[in-house]
Amino acid sequence: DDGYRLWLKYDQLGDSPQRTQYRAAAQFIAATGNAEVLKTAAAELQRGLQGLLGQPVPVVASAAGDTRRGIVLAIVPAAKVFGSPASLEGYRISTQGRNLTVMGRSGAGVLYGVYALLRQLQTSQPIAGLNLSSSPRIQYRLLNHWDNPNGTVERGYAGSSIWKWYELPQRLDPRYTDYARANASIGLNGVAINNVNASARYLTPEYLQKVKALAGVFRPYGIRVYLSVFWAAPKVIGGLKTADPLDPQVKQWWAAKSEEIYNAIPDFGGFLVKANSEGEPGPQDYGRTHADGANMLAAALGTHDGIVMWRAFVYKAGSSDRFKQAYEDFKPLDGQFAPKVLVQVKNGPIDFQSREPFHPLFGAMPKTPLVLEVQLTQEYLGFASHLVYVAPLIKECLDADTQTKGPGSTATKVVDGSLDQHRISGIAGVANIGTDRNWTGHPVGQANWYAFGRLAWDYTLTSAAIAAEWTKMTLTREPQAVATIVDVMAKSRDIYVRYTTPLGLHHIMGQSIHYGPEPWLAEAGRPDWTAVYYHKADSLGLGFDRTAAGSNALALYAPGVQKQWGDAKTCPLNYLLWFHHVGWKQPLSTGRTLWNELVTRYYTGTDSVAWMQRRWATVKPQVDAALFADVAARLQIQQREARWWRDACVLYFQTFSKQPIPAPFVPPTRTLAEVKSLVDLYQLK
Ligand code: BDP
Repeated sequence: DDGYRLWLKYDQLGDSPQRTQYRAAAQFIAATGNAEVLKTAAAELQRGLQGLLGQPVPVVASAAGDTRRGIVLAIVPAAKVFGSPASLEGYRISTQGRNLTVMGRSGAGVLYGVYALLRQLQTSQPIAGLNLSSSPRIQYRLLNHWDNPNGTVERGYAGSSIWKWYELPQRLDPRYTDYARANASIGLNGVAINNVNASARYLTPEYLQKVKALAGVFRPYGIRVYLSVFWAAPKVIGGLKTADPLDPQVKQWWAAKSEEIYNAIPDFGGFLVKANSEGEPGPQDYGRTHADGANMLAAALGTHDGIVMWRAFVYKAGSSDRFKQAYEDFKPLDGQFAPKVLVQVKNGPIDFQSREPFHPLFGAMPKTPLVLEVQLTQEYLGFASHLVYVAPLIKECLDADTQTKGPGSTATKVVDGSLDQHRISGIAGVANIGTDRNWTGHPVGQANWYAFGRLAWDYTLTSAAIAAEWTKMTLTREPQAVATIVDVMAKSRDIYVRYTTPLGLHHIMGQSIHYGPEPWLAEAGRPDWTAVYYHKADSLGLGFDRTAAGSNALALYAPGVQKQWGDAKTCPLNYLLWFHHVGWKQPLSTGRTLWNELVTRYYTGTDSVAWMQRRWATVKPQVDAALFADVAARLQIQQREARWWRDACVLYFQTFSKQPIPAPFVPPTRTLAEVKSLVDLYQLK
C-alpha cells in the first residue's frame, strides 16, 4: 500500500454478518435532482459501496416502486432536521421504510452525509435504524497551502506542490480530483491555494485561467478557491505608483481585479492576506492600518459572496517582546473591520511552537470574527520524520478558557462566533500536502490532515475518537492494533514536547530550517529569531519573565488567566517557562527542582520514543507491510533525533545550571561541541 488512497481506501470488507447487512441495505442508490454536487455524492457513494461491499450498486433516478432496499439521496431545503446550528451544509441520515435516506439542505450537505455513511461502513458501525444528523460548527473550513508558483512549498516536507502550474489550465492532473475528494470527505469547503508570502503572479490573467481550472475541479465537491494576495500587486502587475489602500486608483484596481476574478470563478471564496509581516508589504507602508487595508479589499469584493481573511501574524524587529506584537497592532482595531473581514490568528502568540499558551487575541476582539489558524505541516514538529499527531494541540487551543466574558469563554466560542454572536466563522489549517505518493511524507501526517477537517466540522469530537476513525479507515480495523495505534498517536505530541521543549521552553530550534535543537543560537538577522531571546538561560535560572516584573505580556490576558499563570506556583508546568524565569534549584510541584525536572523530561521523552517503537512493532501483523516499514523507519529517525535534542539541550543548559545529570539518568556520551557540530551538518554550513 503506497498510501495514495488516504482514508478513502474502500477495500472490500471481510466476510461478516455485518457485511451481509450492509449488502442487503445497499442494493441501489437513488439520486433525485441534477445538482452537480449531488451527482458527485452519488458517484462517490457508488464507488465506496462497490469497493467495500464487493458488489455493483446501480445509481437510479428514483426509488419509487423499487422493491429492493437502497439508499436515497435527496436535497431537502427544510431546515429543522439538521441539528444545531442548522447550516446549508448539514445532513441527516435516517431509516425510512426499507431505505436509508441521506438528506442535505444542499448538494454539499448530501455529499457530507454520504461520506458520513461511508465512514460508518469503513469503521464497521451498525447501520440498522441509523439516525445521524450533523451540521458544521464553523462556516469557513479551509486548508491554506503555502505553495509557490515555482512548485516549491514553503515549510513543505512532502515533496513539491501538487499544483502543476505549467500544465494548467489544459491538463488537469487526476490528483486534483482525489485531493478534492479527500477534503470533502472530512468536511473542508475551501482552499487557499498559494503561499501567504504571495506572488503577484496569481492575479495575472494567465494565472487566473489556471486557478479557474482548479476551481472547476473543486466545485463539484463543494470546495471554493481562495487566493493569497501580494499587497503590492497594484504596483507590480498593475503599473500603479502606489499600493496605498486609500488611493482611489488602488481601490479601483482591486475592484476591477475582483470583478475579473468573479467573471472567471463565480464562486470565488475571497482573499487571504499577510501584510506588514516578515518583510511583506502592507498598508502600514503608507501610514494606514491593517483595517484600512482589509476594508479596502472587502469593498473590492463588492456584492460578491466573498470574504477577506486578514492575518494577525505580525511582529516587528526591536519590539520588547514578540509575544505582544499582534495584540498591540490588532486589539485597537477591533470594531473597525468591515463585515466581510475575518482576522486570522495563529493558535499561539509566537509561531506554531510545539506548545503555546492560547493567543491573547482570542477573546480580546469581540467585534471581529477571528479565524483560528493551525499548522498541519510540521514546521516545528519534526517535519515528516517525527510522528506527532496534532489533534491534541488543536484541541488544547480550542478548549482554552480565555475568561474574557467570564469563565467558559473558550477559544472555541470565539472561533465559532457564538461568544459574540458573529454571523461568520472560520478555521484554517496550513496544509502538509505535497507530491509524495502518500501526500504527507509521514504516513501518520495524513491523520493530521484528517483530524483538522473533522475538528473543523465538529470540534466536540475527541482527539482519540478521530484517531480511531482514521486508523480504522487507513491502517487496520483489528481492535487491539487500533487501540495501540490510537494510544501512540494520542501521546505523541506530549512526547515530542518533552524531548524538545519541555516546561514551556520555546523557539530553541535550528535557525531558519526550524529543525533540530539550537538553543545556543545567539546571533541571527533579528534578536527575536535567536533562541537566547526566548529561553533567557543564565546562572540563576531559565525562562522568559512575562509577568509585570518582566515584559508583562501576561497583562494581555483576562484577570483570571493572569492570576493563574502569573504565579509560578499555580502556573501549569506546561507553560511555566513561557511566563517565568525560574531558579535552577527552585522546587516544582513535582517535587523536583527545575533542573532535575527539565532533565527528567528530556530523558523520559526520549525514552518514550523507544516506547513508541515497541508499540508500533506489535501492530506489524495487522498493518500493510510497506506502511508498517515506512513508519518503523521514521520512528528510528525520531529516536536518533530525540537523543540529539536531549543531549543538545541538557548539555547546553548545564553550562548555566552547573548541576549534574540526576540519577538514574546517564549523562550524554558526547560533548556539547560534538552535538553542536551536528547542527552545522544539518544546515550544511
Ligand atoms: C513561520 C514560517 C514562515 C511563514 C510564517 C507565516 O517560518 O515560513 O511564512 O510563519 O505564517 O512559521 O507567515
